[in-house]
Amino acid sequence: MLLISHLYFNHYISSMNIEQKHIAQHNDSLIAVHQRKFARLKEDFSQFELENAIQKLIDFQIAIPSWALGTGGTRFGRFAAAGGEPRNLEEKIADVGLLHQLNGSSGAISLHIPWDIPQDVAKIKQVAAEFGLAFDAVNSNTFQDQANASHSYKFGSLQHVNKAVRQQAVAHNIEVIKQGDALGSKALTVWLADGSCFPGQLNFRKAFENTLESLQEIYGALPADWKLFVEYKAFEPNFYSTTIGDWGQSLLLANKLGAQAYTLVDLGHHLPNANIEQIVSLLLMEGKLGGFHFNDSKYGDDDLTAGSIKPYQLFLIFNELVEGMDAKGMNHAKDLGWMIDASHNVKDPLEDLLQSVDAITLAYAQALMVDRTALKVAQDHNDVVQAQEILQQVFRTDFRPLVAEARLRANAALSPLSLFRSLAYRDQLIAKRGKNTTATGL
Ligand code: LRH
Ligand code: MN
Repeated sequence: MLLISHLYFNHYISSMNIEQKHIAQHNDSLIAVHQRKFARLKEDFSQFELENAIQKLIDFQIAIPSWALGTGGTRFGRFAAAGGEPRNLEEKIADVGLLHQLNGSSGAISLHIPWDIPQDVAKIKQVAAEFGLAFDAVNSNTFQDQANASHSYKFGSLQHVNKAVRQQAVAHNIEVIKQGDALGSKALTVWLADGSCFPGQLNFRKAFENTLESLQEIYGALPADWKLFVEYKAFEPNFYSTTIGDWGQSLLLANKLGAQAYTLVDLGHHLPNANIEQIVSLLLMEGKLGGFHFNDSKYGDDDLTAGSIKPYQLFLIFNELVEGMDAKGMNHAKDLGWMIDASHNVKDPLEDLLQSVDAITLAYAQALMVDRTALKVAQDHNDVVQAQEILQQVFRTDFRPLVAEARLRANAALSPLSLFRSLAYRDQLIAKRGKNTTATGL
């Protein structure tokens, strides 16, 4: 087994990670079972409904974070790397290219600066193009001090009481816009660790005003066709207040900044039991929802695999997304930023990302299959039981064959994770890159 995969791994470390014939062989071995399962859906749903959903699933692309292609850690440490982790940006792009070949839904990479500064922009653009990848939002970083920095962000960055520190952070964000623009990215994500750890430490109003003033300078440097995503977070690394701590504070900033500013929803950035689907519905209503960082969590910002802890919540979020985007006539694939933000402490990073993309596309498929006419009738008649039945009927229906059919038509694998494993891909990466290579990132 190892010998065969080793031979053809080395053979294809060119622009395509996997030769299409190997995906075809994989699909041939699974096609009969797939068609039987897909046929079952045809019994309950019209051709139009299924075809409409399949086309939307094919167009739906999720950006993979460049900082989540290696083994993650916590303040208690980071265990041994998965092995064969990408050693540079080219290899990170190749790994995202592999995910995209396997599932057809990972057609973009989101870079974090300075963790992933493109040394040779032309080369990086060429490698990404070879793998059919776009550059999604670029992320700035004013939550860590850089070795050669004049000022520390210990007490914040854009909020800082010292103008020189704020200016350093503004300059970094403007530099990140330039780097993203050179790559063809169209959005900047700003997440600030800024806040306080103890009562009395911070003047909340001044911190917010400083942050707004700093963001206005960054906003002023945006190319006309760019978006600014303001990512909020309830706590960590500050544990008393966070200056952009919830959707209300982020929306306040986005409204004060202007039409190119939006709110970014990271699923792990809410206080326990927050109703994220309601937040999504209202941000869409305001035309101020910019995009997502998908992951899952049980307690805090756990950055776990999307759909691994609260799959029903993920479905309910997509249910509001489909309803709200259709109400606004938005293009599902293009009008919002679909991105993952996760950290892999115990799983193989690529397997974890395959599972996340699978869970996200399944939640989207389920939301596309909700009978919206019947739901509206139930809501208009306060038929609470029927409304729940309509949603749970869909959630309890196995739409995995629908997502698999979309992958099949996109020339991807019917079962991406099992193909990744049957190729012994991690072993091949270790053979190629070494056992102890560690990727930059979280
Ligand atoms: C903060 C965050 C943010 C990124 C970082 C890697 O918790 O979600 O989006 O900059 O993770
Ligand atoms: Mn995030």
